[in-house]
Amino acid sequence: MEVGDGVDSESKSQRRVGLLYDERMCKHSTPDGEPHPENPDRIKVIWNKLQAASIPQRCVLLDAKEAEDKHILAVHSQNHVNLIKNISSKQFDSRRNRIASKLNSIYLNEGSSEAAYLAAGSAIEVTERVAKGEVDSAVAIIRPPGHHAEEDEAMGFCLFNNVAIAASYLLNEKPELLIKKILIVDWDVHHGNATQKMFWKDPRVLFFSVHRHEFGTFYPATDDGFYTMIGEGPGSGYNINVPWENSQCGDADYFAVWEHILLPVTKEFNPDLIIVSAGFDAAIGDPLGGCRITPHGYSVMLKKLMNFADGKIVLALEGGYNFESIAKSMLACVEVLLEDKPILGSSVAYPFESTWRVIQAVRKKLSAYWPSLADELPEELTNRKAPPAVYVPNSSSDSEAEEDDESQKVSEHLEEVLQDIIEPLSKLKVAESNQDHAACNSNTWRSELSKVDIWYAAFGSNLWLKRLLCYIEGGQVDGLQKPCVGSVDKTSPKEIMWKTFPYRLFFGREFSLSWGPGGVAFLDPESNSQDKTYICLYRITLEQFNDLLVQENHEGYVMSSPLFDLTALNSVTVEEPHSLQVRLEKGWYRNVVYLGKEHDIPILTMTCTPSEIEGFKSGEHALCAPAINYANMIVRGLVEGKQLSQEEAMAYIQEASTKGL
Ligand code: Q9C
Ligand code: ZN
Repeated sequence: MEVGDGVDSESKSQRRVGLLYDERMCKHSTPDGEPHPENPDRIKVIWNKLQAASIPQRCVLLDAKEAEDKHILAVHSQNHVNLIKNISSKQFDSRRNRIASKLNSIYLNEGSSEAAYLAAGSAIEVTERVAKGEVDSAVAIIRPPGHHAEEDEAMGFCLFNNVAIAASYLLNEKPELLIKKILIVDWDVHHGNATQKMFWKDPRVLFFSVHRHEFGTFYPATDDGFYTMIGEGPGSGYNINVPWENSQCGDADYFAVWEHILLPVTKEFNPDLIIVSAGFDAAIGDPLGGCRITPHGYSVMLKKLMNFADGKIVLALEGGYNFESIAKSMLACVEVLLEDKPILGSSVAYPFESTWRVIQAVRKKLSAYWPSLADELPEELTNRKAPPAVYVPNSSSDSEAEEDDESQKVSEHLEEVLQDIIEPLSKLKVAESNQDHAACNSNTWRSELSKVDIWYAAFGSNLWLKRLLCYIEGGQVDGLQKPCVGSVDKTSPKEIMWKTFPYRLFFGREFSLSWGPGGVAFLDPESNSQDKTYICLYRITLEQFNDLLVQENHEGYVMSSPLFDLTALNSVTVEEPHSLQVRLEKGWYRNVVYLGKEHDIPILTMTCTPSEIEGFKSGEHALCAPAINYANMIVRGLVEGKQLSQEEAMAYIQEASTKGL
């Protein structure tokens, strides 16, 4: 009766991931050491972070190489190549600063030439290794970045267009590797103006860029990044821009774009290889970007792309200017490339209204080229939106000096508004039935959710049926500090069954309102097959489950719409264990975890959030053995449920409360 025992650690296949870093790319720096966001420490902190996580040992380390002129010349002019080749030589000492000052957002020094050649050559190197199948995927930690560098002009901190050079190299120089179609995903917060131009008429390269645009006021501040720019001639339809109208876009906005634009198009295009222009300046905390992608967000975005091109995917660093953000984001990405396991974690909040507007505009504009974009998105979907972004005045046209902190600060009033609106969104499907959403918008949700059964999986005091029934019928059992209100629907569970799961039971917190002093039970769904937790499954309705969620977390919370609806259920059941946080701001059981199915009915439990589990592991939150009254509930549950004898049950709790996490 055990589930999940097939997931032994041996069978977790490790993918081969190429990793390239070379300190020589740090030689490009401001001539007099003036501070600059695009500085050598960027790649150093990324490398240090990966080392601290013992990542390099798990990767195939690749050597940096200088690009050959003939390969750079595929996308840059002879003039430009000459300039970058010679700019660091002695003869240019007196002219270098003057040349740089005439360019847009460029500095140059004695190390610039070498770094630029290494960045471009390294992009070629990793891409070729992936194309040859020597590694499954690869990451190039390179600088200077590339996507702004035009055919005949350095700009935007970029000297050579590394990604464009690598893509051209495979297409033009290596036909035998059979890479005929390349998808470039540019998730740097800035529009990849130069990459767009270089493949403007080329249907072999699908260039996709999602960026802050703000109607042409955000860097590079032209109309080129607008969604109307779709390519030309044979390249028509092979250029896709998703231009944000405002700052502060985060996971939900990017996931929505992935789900409703990028993934369906990628499926149709069917690329042989994917190159990500992987800037991390849309990450939360970035001083230039003002967006809010979390490391979890990046890992989901990447994982979804790995389903295409046979997993052949290359990440080439572009921008990203907050050390901590870029290091954490890159680490999250490499871990996804390395590991063949589902991603845990959750993201909250809806996309902005502006995001739905942009998504619909893009879909409409490109629907003639990509049939999968043709359907109009249902209103029930696009109705789900976050309140408008708080307007933050821009100091300059590309708003470089803005928002650092402001973008993450949310006014107290807004917090209240959000409380009512944010909700898990990791996988909204176009095809999803409209009733799912309609149910949420009115008080019909109870009757809708009452038609859906789930197994509520209890591993703490609710193992004891009488205690669980307090949450259904209302009332109080011995040891409970106060009576429960019960559920609206007071029907008893339709079925009860027991199972053991390969997850870790532990006890944390020193006090709870329900039980007084002592720890309460939590499940760590990330732990391994050596663990064994007794769980009692109660077959109840999804409506009742919502009432349980409230009582477990925030007694008295008025639930005008469900905390966990059909959309949430759809999104959480994609893989197991998968979790979704509900929109409650407090409560220790607001993380719903999907544990698989029984009789084709999903099994859901609730535990603390992944970050709280981290807190228990790090010692930030206290582990604490359960008080005797609480432990007694569990023992009674196990004994009356005929799972264990009194002694065995006590030993079981004893073990769970003494083993460290
Ligand atoms: N007021 C990349 O992220 N800002 N480049 C110029 C002038 C330039 C960003 C500010 C931002 C370039 C690769
Ligand atoms: Zn950028």
